[in-house]
Amino acid sequence: MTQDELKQAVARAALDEIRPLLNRDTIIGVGTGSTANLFIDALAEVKHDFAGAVASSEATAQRLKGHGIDVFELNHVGTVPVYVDGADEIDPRLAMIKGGGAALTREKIVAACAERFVCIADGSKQVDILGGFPLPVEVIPMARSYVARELVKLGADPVYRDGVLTDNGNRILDCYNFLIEDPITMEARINAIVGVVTNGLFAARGADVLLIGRENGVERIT
Ligand code: ABF
Repeated sequence: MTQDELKQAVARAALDEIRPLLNRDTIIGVGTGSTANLFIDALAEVKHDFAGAVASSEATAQRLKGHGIDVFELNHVGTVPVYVDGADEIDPRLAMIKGGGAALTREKIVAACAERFVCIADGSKQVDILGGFPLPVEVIPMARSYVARELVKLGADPVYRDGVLTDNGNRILDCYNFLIEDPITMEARINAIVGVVTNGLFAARGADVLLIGRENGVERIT
């Protein structure tokens, strides 16, 4: 199976996972990225069975609307029963690195408002220790250099993601050569740097369910 076929398989498995939650009032949280896009396409098949979605990015909102799925503002919704999103890496405790697509802040906000986080990923995303994928950090533009110096003190090699402006008007630093032994502690330490908006560690609030696509099928891990 190709990577795309594995993503397709987990997207369909996610639809089966959330189907029992769907009714006319249900609003679900939807993530960003190529795997989440396939989930959105699958979701379109049942669009008459639920009320709509909260989107974690402008791109996701556009795709949902393109399928005729109503998009709600999070402030008008409160909590959502489930949030479905991909990841760049996920460890055995279901802590993740996210934000390769620069949507980490809105993803983390929607995840915080979700009763359950369902992560969908192909097998290449599973790792023992997070950090092979460069950890994204969203920063207020004027704090970029300061935050980069502070990240060096934590052991990272931050690289400015040139030309990328987030949906929130901020910049991204990607932390290379930064293996993360204790994701919960590191998430908090990076968040404590002045000028950091969000970092891509989803550890304090990791996934509740992982649907991982492999050659022999989709495995469900909790
Ligand atoms: C989002 O999409 C991100 O947080 C992560 O960066 C990315 C995963 O990408 P893909 O599904 O395209 O592999 O969930």
